[in-house]
Amino acid sequence: MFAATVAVTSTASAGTTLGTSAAEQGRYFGAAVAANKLSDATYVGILNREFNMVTPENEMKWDATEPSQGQFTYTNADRIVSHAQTNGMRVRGHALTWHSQQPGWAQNISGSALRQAMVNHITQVVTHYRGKIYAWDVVNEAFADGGSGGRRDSNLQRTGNDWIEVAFRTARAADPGARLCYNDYNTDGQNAKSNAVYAVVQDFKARGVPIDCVGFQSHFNTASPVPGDYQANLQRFANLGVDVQITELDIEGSGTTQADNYGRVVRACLAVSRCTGITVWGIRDTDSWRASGTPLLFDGSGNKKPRTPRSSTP
Ligand code: 9MR
Repeated sequence: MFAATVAVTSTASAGTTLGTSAAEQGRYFGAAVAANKLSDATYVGILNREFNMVTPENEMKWDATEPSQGQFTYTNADRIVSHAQTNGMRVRGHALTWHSQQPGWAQNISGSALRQAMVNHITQVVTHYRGKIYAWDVVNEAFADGGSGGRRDSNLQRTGNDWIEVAFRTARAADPGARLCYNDYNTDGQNAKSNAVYAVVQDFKARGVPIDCVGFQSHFNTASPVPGDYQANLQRFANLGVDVQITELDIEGSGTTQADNYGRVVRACLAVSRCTGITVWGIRDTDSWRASGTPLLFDGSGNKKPRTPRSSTP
């Protein structure tokens, strides 16, 4: 579908895979990868053929990397990073801080003990992967849904409103070469939640708090469709001086409707010069966290879904 869209603007040179098509446009096309699927030949065949960026789907989360306080386990995450490096793919690290998928010990502490644990966690993990990560999701999903425009209540938020700033400064110190991103969902269009993220990015840029990119998860279905102002929203963030990335794309549906929606997302990214790439949240429909919604680009057998006919993507 990426190739189909690229063909609209660049008929002669459209690449034949998602990754090569994206690279022709100076961008990447990535997938979320699960370490336990790296022994599935069909899965790995598609991954190696089509993608040039990888996000570990769960393996770099706090519960996976620091199951006991101060004891770090990187086996599964390292397998993904090493697979990526061997096959010429870059890596998006996901996610250093999040209210979800925390180890039990972190859920049971609070205040300065939790703040210290967060700082140590970021320092250790980012240092372990120093030089190997294109971009880190430093903070994931820190804003509340709905119209409040406020922070999400969480144990991390209760350590003090400056926790996001501290997380970014800590990550920068541990790997000055990695791009540091804020990542969230339901921020794909302009709304109270994305306005709140926008205000923080604007504030960070004004005060010199290190932030390089904003990730838009882009989990779409009929209840949460591709917003009409998707491109405009990406552009207003880019105008703040950060890269924008589509980080967890999936679109429930099938057939032409689904293909058209993927095309809309790809065209929105291509239209924003600081939109540096797109990552889909899984490879085959059966690999998805929303498998029943068949939201990905390859069916359960690993076949490419049909691209949008050019006549329907003006
Ligand atoms: O795809 C991930 C799934 O395997 C996990 O069970 C789930 C646990 O919360 O997390 C999923 O990935 C999430 C991502 O880390 C953050 N944004 C929402 C994603 C889908 O839930």
